Amino acid sequence: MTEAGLGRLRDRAATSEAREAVETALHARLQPMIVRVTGRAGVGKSPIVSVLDSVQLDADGLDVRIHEGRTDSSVGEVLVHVVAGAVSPVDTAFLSSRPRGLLDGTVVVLTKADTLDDPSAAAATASEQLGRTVLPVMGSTAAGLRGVGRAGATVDMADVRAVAAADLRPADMMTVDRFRAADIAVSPRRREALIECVELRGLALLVDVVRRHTSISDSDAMRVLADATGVDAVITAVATAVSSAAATRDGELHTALQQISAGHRQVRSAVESYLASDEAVAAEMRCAAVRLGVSIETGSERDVVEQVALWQQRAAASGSSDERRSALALCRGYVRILHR
Ligand SMILES: Nc1nc2c(ncn2[C@@H]2O[C@H](COP(=O)(O)OP(=O)(O)OP(=O)(O)O)[C@@H](O)[C@H]2O)c(=O)[nH]1
Ligand SMILES: [Mg+2]
Repeated sequence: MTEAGLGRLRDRAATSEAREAVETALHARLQPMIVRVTGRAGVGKSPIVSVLDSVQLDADGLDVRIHEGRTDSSVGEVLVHVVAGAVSPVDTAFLSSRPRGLLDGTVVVLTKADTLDDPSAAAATASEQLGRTVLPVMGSTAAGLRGVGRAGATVDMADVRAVAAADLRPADMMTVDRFRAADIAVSPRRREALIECVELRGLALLVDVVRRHTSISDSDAMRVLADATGVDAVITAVATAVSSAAATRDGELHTALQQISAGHRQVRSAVESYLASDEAVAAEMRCAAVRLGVSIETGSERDVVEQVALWQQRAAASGSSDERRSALALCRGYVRILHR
């Protein structure tokens, strides 16, 4: 983590004329990372917010906060844009102002997948229309399974098993009204609670799972449904966006520090010793990996040696100075790993 080294730098700059400039640069690096969940009214943002709030997103020690917005502003380091059903011109216009690329800090999800016949096909159509990957997700079901949905509690598996044991006709699970009217020994209130928690489709999936695998545990059955919601891919995509945004902040901090150091002799050695530290070299490496869209290889010593050679070659062969700088940062990072 970067904080120890940054704290030392802050202390050393405290008595210099560069104090304010250093504070400003550090503030930008350390302030909480806001993940904004956007989308039109009623599209289903709230369960997505709850799900993201319930996971620990790693932002290199930064505090990550999930905020719900609408479609008023598309600025921000990490944006999770939510659509449901068809993509609207509002969505297209909103997303057109966001950068595009492998690690562009934008995740697009197609929620309410439980209401669609073929969520993957719908997501593929939306992806085509927006020119971005769109991840299908059963938002409210995923939130319900985690106990952070409208119901405020996770699904009651004893009731699910009672529904599964009942003599239901296939049509009884087709609409909420039919399920309410079905002749089964589960009270209306408990039926409502099940639907409120995982939606009718989620319940139907759970019932199917426990019927087909009679000895499956509650947690395994819930895991099967959780997998079907598609929520893991969304969480992974958001986590990646958050950590690359954190890496981008590191890059900006280092650029700012270099400028401060060029203008203020007094802090030059403090900045230089920070930039030479393991943590700053590692941060530069993460930032370069984000810029080049590659992942950092960790493996045997031989793998690391290979990476050093690879990035040395890439730096030498590179036509642009930005690419060369990133390749050299990766090379330095791998060398540092070897010497640790
Ligand atoms: N079937 C289904 N319904 C959902 C899902 N997510 C949300 N809903 C329903 O859609 C309606 C709107 O959901 P919200 O989550 O409040 O939507 P929102 O985008 O947060 O709305 P605002 O905050 O008012 O802009 C509610 O009736 C939800 O129960 C979902 O994944 N599946
Ligand atoms: Mg909402």
